[in-house]
Amino acid sequence: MKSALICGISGQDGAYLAQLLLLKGYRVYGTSRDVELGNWSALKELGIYEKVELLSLSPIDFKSVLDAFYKSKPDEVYFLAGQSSVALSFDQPVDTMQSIVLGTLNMLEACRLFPGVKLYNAGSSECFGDTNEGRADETTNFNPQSPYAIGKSASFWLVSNYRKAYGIFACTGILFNHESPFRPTRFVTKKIVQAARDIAQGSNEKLVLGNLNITRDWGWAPEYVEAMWLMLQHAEPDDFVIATGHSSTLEDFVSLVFQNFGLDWEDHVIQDPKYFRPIEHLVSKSNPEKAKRILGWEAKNRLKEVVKLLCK
Ligand code: GDR
Repeated sequence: MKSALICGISGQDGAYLAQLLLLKGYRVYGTSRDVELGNWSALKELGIYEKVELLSLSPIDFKSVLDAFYKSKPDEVYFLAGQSSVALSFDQPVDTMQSIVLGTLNMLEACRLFPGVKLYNAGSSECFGDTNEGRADETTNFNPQSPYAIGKSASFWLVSNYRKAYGIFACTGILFNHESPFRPTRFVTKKIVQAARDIAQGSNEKLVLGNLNITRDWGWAPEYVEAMWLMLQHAEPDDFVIATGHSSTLEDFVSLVFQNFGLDWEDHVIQDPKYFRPIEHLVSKSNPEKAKRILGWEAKNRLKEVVKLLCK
C-alpha cells in the first residue's frame, strides 16, 4: 500500500486529492497547522474524514515537517499548504512568502533526507502575470504581480533547482484557477454563486465586486487533483501547466451564474474599486497542450459546465 502525505488537506484541493488517493488504494496522511483547530468540513462532506490520518504540521517549521515525514513514511508528498489568496498576500506579504517559499524549501530539504520520495509542489498561473495576446505554457517567462505570485515563482525555481542539483523527483503543477463548492467566499466564484443563490431565494442584497474586465481560465477542481497525481506517476519529474485552455471575463462568469438562477446580473451587481487590487493583471490565458500530450490529462469541464456544477 502506497503512503501519501497531503500538506494542507483541509482545503479544496487537499480534500479532493485525499478522496482520489483513497480511491486508488493509498494510505492517506493529511496535515493542517493545528489538527485540534482544523476545519474538516470538506473531508466530512466527502465522507472521508474517518479514513485519513491527520497530523499537525507548520510548513515553516522544519522539525514539524520532519515529524510528519517520519510518521507517514510517504511515497508521495503533496505540498498544498501555502497561503492561497492573491488578495490577502497584499495585506500579509511576510506570512505569504514564508508559508510558500520557506514551506517549499523545507519540503525539498526533507525529501533530500528521505531518498525516493516524490514531491508535488502547488504552483500558480499567477506567476505569468498578464499573458496579453499569447497563451502561457511551460516555456513562458514569469512576470509575477503580487507577493503571492512572487512567492510561487520562487517556489517553482526552488523545485527546479533541487531537481537538477540533487536528483529529487519533484514537480510543479502550474495550475490556473480551479473551482468547487469548497472554495471559501474570499474567492470570487464562491462569492458570486452564493450571492446569486441568496438573491434568487428572495434576498435584496447587492453583490459588490471589483474589476469585472479581468480574464481568467476557470476549471473544475476535482479534475485538477488528478493532474497532480499523474505528474508523480510519470517516469520523469517535470512541470506542467494545468488549465482548460479557454479564458473568459469575470463579467461572462457573473452573467452565466445569474442566468443559471433565472436572473439578470445587471440588476444585482455593483462594481466597487475597494475590491480592486493594488496591482492586477488583466489577462490570463493558458496552453495546457503538454499535459495532454505527456500525461494524457485534459480538462473536461469548461466555463459553462463549471458554472452549472457550482450553481447545483
Ligand atoms: P485569483 O482568485 O486571485 O485568480 O487566484 P480570486 O477568485 O480571488 O480572483 C479572481 C479574479 O476576480 C477578481 N475579482 C475579485 N476577486 C475576489 N476574490 N473578490 C472580489 O470581490 C472580486 N472582484 C473581482 C480578482 O481581482 C481576480 O482577478 C486563484 C487562487 O486560487 C490562487 O491560489 C491560484 O493560484 C490562482 O487562482 C490561479
